[in-house]
Amino acid sequence: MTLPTKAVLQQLEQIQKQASEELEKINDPKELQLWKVRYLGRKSRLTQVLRSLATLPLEERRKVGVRGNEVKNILESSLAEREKILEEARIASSLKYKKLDVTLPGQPLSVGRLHPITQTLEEICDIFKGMGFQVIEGPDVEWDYYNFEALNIPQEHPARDMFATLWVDAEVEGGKARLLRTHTSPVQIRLMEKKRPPIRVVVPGRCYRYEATDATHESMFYQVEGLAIDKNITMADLKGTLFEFCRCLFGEERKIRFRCDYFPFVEPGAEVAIECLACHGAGCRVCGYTGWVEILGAGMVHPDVLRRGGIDPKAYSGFAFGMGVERMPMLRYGIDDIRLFYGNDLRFLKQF
Ligand code: 2U9
Repeated sequence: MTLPTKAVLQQLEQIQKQASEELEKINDPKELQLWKVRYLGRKSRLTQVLRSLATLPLEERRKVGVRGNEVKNILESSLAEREKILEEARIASSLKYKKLDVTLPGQPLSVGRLHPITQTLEEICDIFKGMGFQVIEGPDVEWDYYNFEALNIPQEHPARDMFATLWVDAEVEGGKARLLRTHTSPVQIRLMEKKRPPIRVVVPGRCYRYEATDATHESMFYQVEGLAIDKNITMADLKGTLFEFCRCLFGEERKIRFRCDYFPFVEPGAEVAIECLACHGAGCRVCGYTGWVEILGAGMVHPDVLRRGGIDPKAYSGFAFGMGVERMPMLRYGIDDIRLFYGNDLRFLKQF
């Protein structure tokens, strides 16, 4: 072995020893990085030795090459080991400061809930289901015929003023214009066309009116309407059904008032009011100082409406009713602005 080769091998031994000793003492990842540059980097002594192999005779080149690569492998695996030790130490010390208490309660999960109007719709429908009614639904966009004409409200009838309408089509003759339904009644007309009595249905759904919004009006709101048609249905059935409904929703003790009213699609028509929930009948701002709040309209289905639905008014009679849904939670919980339901403010919605 020539002298220079011996010297190079000695140099490799020295590099390995020195690098290993230094590595043992390193406890900081930045220092570790510097060590890597120093002993394994492009300008390190080891890299220079390996590059200079070409100048040695073949036999010696092999010896130095084998040893040089051995040293390189040893340094690389020592580095990986040291990196692992430092990482484990880092995790251990972070746990030491943030001691993990496995007995602590977990982060609360925020659970979704049904919208207060959906809850009210379900509650109202459940009460009627308990009395043998079926729940049905229909389209929001309707023909003039189903929304008005079939319900005794022909064009130019003054009752159309009661239903400020959002039209989909510009004026079209003969009940052919489309509109956003102003009540859910068209669904019952469609049902009468298809199904023979006995009929007992409730119809929940969105309705639309062309109105300026304020604390008690929205251009979109929900209604639940009902219809019962059979042989010998009387006003007593209507009154009994609606009184039972009011007792279920507002309590057994709540006083209920039943008075005459007018709607083109029923004859006779009636209006149901309950004793004011805010003042218990004494009179306050909520009830306009009358002690009563109106919650329902109703009546016996007009014979012309039955006939248009394909049902013989001589053989059958029926009652119908309708209510605005938002009004129910407003009265119950003392909510004074209908717009709160559709403002999507979670501070409001989370209360229900
Ligand atoms: C058919 C026949 C009759 C449904 C009825 C009312 C009375 C009524 C209003 C209450 C408050 C609507 O939301 S509101 O403005 N409704 O007073 N609705 S009788 O009568 C019908 C429906 C369908 C075939």
